[in-house]
Amino acid sequence: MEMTFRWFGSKYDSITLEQIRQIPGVRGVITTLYGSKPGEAWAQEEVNALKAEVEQAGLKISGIESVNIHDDIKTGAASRDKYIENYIKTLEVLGKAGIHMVCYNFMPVFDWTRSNLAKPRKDGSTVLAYDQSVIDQIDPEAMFASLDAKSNGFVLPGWEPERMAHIKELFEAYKPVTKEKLFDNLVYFLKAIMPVCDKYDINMAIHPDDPAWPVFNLPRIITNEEQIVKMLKAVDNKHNGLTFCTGSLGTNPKNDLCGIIRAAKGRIHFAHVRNLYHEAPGKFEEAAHLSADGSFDMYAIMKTLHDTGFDGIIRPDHGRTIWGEVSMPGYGLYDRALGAAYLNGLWEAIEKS
Ligand SMILES: [Mn+2]
Repeated sequence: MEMTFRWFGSKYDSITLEQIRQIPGVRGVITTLYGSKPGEAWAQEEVNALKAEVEQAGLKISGIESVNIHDDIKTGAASRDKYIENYIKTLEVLGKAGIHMVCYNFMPVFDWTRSNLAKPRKDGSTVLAYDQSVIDQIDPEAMFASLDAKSNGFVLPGWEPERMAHIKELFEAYKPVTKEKLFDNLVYFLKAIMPVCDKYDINMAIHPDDPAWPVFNLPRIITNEEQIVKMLKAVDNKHNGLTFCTGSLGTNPKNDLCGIIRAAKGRIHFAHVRNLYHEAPGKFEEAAHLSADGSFDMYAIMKTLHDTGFDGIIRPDHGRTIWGEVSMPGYGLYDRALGAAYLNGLWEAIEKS
């Protein structure tokens, strides 16, 4: 298991590589060319420069989160082959830079969705939270405006203003896309990129949908064990794998997180391990990583990863906002560093017992 920390790049993140270097047990960062737009081919020089910057700080790039997928690939538009071609070029560039893990998602229009970016908790911290009854009252355009206004001035991952400016057109484009078509379009994409993944040994790790059900009537396909197994089997290549994200799959209490780990054994290339607190169906908030603070048994999750032979990349996920920190919501230094230390502690105890 390789403990890592997500970092958005020196232009976009409130956290420095020097700070990350001081978190015990963290030697790798998960990063991206944050300014790039979905559909663009990444330039070798830019990736090499990012790599050099990370390595100068005594760290390494453990993987990319994310190389985003152009909406035309997801909708299956005529122009998708052009964008897949660019995606393949980007993977080639990453492979040549010695980067072997790429996280991505296949969610229509919106990446993750929350109804509140700063919900106060009893301990005085604030967290990201979701309430389906609130989401049901919001029209999708207002959704972006309300999230953007509370982002502390940071661009939120997956909510790039350039894309959100075309939100009406995006919803139109997805109108004929059923759950089945979206799945077929994912398989088409995966089959096209497997040869370059084989050539450079790049593990693709699809991120589950967050939350794990359709939002705003848009289809969602990576939501539970059945769908994940279907996706892994549809393109049965080791390089077609999963980002096992407890915070996304766990939004639905019916998902058996340890069961999903066992079902995806050998194909989990990346793990996002954190805790949620479930208040009621469709209503949850993020919690500290500690089991006692939320609804998940974090020991059981780490133990199942360990016992199924997981040897991939792991990172703490969204943290609470604590100790007066101002950062991108969910991506402060303090609570995620506590999360990394806790996960490392669980892992050491599991290994030694
Ligand atoms: Mn995640």
